[in-house]
Amino acid sequence: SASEQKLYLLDYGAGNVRSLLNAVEKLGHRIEYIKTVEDFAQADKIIFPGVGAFGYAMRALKSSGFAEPLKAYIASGRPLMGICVGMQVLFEGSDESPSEPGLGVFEGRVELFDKKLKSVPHMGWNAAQVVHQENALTSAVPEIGEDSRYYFVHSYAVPYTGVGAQRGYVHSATRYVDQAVVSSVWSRNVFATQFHPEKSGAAGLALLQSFIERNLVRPPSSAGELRTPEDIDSALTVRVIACLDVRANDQGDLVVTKGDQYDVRESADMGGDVRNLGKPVDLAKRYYDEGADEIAFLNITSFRNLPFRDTPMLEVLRQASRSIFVPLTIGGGVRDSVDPDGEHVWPAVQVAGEYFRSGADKVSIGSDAVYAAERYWQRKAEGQEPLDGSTAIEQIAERYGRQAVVISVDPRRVYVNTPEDANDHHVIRTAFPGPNGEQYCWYQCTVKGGREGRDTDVRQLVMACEALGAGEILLNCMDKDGTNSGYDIELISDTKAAVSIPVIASSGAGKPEHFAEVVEQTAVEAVLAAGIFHRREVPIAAVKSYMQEQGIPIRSAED
Ligand code: 1PR
Repeated sequence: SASEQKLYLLDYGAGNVRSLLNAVEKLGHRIEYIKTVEDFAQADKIIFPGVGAFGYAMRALKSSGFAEPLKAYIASGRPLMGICVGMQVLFEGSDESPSEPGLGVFEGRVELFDKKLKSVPHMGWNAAQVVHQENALTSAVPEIGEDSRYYFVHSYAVPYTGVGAQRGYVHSATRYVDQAVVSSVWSRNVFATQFHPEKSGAAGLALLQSFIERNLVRPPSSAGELRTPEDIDSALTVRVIACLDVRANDQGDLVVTKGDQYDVRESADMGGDVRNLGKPVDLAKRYYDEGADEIAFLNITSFRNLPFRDTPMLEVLRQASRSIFVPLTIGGGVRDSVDPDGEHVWPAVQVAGEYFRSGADKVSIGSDAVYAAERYWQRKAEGQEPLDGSTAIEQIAERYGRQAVVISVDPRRVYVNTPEDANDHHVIRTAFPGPNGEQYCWYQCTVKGGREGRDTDVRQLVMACEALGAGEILLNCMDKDGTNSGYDIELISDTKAAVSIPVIASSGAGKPEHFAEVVEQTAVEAVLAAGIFHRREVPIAAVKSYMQEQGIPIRSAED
């Protein structure tokens, strides 16, 4: 039975395996690491997660002497489950690393997504449609549900052609805008998914559970019609993200707080302490259970008097990732840091690495991104190469993938009477005139949590950060923050037009209509809110069902 079997994890040292370990533990099972070639002989089942580049994975497998034993294990007929790059390396090769052949278990190559009609990576929740008609009718095992949505984050994929050889191994396919790709393979003892089951909520946990507890060996049936690529429908959903601003209150306890235009303190007659809306891990768990598609923690006070290793946010992530199986983002203080002893230096890429090892999937960078953007335009103006690998954005994107780097923007409106008064900044004509009737405004970037304005506008920031390798923009707005008056649609649509990476709308949501409105008017990939969830004014499920009624594709909360 599942309890006697020896379940192993094949980790080649680049993956964020903590979330997979947490998922297996949540399911009540134990899993060992493959450490030596002999362990392959002991293993009854192996899970093989892959993160990062195809070439890195193949080289790591070979340098650890695991490539041949893995192929022998597969040939022995014992069950293997591959995840993401762990599925891709089973193919013949990948555009990502042309000189590095794959294991060649399946025919076909991994290709870069075409970027003409869509942003890359494919990042978010999408359907996986079982391609064998007869499997779609029976209770297809492994249970990939028609209504379920799974979390994808990848720039390369195996095209789904729906013919010939694919009949013997393709299990499900997924459409990302104009391309249908293989989302899972299942052939005899090998089951592998392009998406991340350990980050796909209850639906993903169910797949892991059926691999661990059932015998998923698929009979080599090649019968039944295959769905054509045209039959594969696009189902990428708009992500609804809950954001938790976290800081220490005056007693030193870590609390979830919420600013009103970035001011997080209660009024003087209420004691003037930091607003306390709950405990970070408890609140995050509640939002996961309520159907949040992602959780973002923003650490709004960097703990200067602590060595980085003792930063409370690391422990928050370790605890949260034990019971939350959707992507986690951590922001605040992601920059080159020095411990209080003045000796121990933490380069930003190491700060990020600690957060990833503690369970984060993405880091968000605020102030440091503004400085990086200013340096970018400065070097361009001087005719120097602006991409010299010296910024945190470049280094984290290089090592962990651009999907792991979010830029958090803290802009505020600066009203001007005429565009000329904005000294060359990007100006918009606003429908909401300023206090003295000004018809124009530009959006000024700030650093240090809104406390310092910079001579940089939002477009300069986001275009530089995209060029530096950022994967996503978290677009806050100081004027709207905490007002419940709705998102700053003008800011968001103007910014969306300047980049081709996903944008998250943030700041000001006060009712379900606000979420639908910003998606309809700006085509953002995700919507984020904080206060209305913390103050229990509107549950996440109510936001999702309203958006669904408006025809916006949403991952259903019960998934
Ligand atoms: O500069 O890299 O150390 O990052 C600091 C991070 O902390 C940034 O992401 C910055 O936005 C955030 N931050 C700093 N100070 C504050 C503050 O409030 N005093 N939070 C702060 C800003 C933005 C979102 C908020 C949305 C939605 N808050 O966290 O949740 O605006 O709010 P709403 O739905 O309640 O309207 P670094």
